[in-house]
Amino acid sequence: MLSRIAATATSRASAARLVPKVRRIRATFATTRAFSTSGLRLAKSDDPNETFRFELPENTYESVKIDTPSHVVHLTRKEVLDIYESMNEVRRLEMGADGLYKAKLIRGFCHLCTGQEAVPIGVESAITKADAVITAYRCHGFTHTRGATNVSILAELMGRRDGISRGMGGSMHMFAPNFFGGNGIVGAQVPLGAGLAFAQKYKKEAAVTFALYGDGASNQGQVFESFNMAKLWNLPIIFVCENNKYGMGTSASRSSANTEYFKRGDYIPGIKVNGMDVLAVREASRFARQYAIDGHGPLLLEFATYRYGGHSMSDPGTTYRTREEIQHMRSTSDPITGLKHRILEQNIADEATLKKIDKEARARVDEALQIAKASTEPDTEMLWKGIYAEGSEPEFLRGREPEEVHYFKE
Ligand SMILES: Cc1ncc(C[n+]2csc(CCOP(=O)(O)OP(=O)(O)O)c2C)c(N)n1
Ligand SMILES: [Mg+2]
Repeated sequence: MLSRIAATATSRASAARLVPKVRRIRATFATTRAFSTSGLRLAKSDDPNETFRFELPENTYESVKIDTPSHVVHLTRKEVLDIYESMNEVRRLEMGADGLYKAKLIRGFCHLCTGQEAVPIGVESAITKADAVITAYRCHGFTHTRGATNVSILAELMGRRDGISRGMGGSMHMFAPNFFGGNGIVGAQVPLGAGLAFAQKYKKEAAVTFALYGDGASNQGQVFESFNMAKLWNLPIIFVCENNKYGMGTSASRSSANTEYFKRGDYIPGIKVNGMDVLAVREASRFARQYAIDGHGPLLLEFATYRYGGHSMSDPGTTYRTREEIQHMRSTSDPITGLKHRILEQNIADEATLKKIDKEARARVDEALQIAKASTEPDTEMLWKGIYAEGSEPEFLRGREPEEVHYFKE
């Protein structure tokens, strides 16, 4: 009974997601999707609103100048399964991107977040769509959680017109409502995040900004300048150091004199969180958001996480760390397996249901791959668009070569 109702509800939900979004280039918002389609997955006897209590291990957090978030988390069945579904979908999405790159359909940069799924999904589950998020180039997961369709992400990676940036941004330059990228310049997103938080405060919005940066960006001057201004002006910003232990091929201990990133805000309180545990990421993000909303100013979160692949697709990722280390992290700390154990332990869903969720996520991504591949490249004319606001263009723009000149008005 349960599985029959589940199958009908989810196949309807996935069918809705799979409708080809072959819209004209101008229809940017056709690239974003509706949220949480899986609410009908369960039969009445498996009430989606039934609440479960999760206890997080003692060593989940470490903090400085502030108490730790709660070690007890309450979530409904629907919330837990939505989180499980999202993590599986993002992993499948990245596996799809991996395949496209190997098939030479993605050229240039491609940074996957495989292994780090608990960060985008945990943060997203704790914030609202009015809150802002900005991150670096490892951004496919956040682009998905902020509402972009799989087609728009995969098409963007291949430089196709149905991409979220109309095929002109690629892996590092993806945006969605209240998602400000996708930034290729290491660390540059941190002051931009402070600017977003300044705007939120100035406009008296009940919203906060999550600005994420890596361990490799953490020693930059602009990061500390942003800390200073955010504290000085009491901005509603959460600085998030996504510490995956490496910046390209350099381990954190070789680049940072102090690898306790959560302590490096000085006058800004900090919390280190097990970033491989999606429930911990969620609870810490919820706590941090409330702290900023309550007017206490900035907070620093460090999510201790791990990327399974290399820095980018062109890095095998095994010259500066051992295969054993990667295998150990996969087998002991995987965020999806960790949540799966919790779900089974509390009988929130059975093994077959979880398998089905993953299978359907895979089917959605496979379908999206076909649609994205069928999308064409943008017209070369598009290269001149989106540079100036309509009506404010200069007479002409120079291209790559002297004879390549674009006149805005014929
Ligand atoms: C200003 C600047 N310097 C150098 C680079 C080259 N670069 C790209 S990624 C990277 C390492 C960043 O590592 P981290 O911040 O830890 O992020 P992760 O890749 O681990 O997610 C570097 C040095 C760059 N893109 N921008
Ligand atoms: Mg790093």
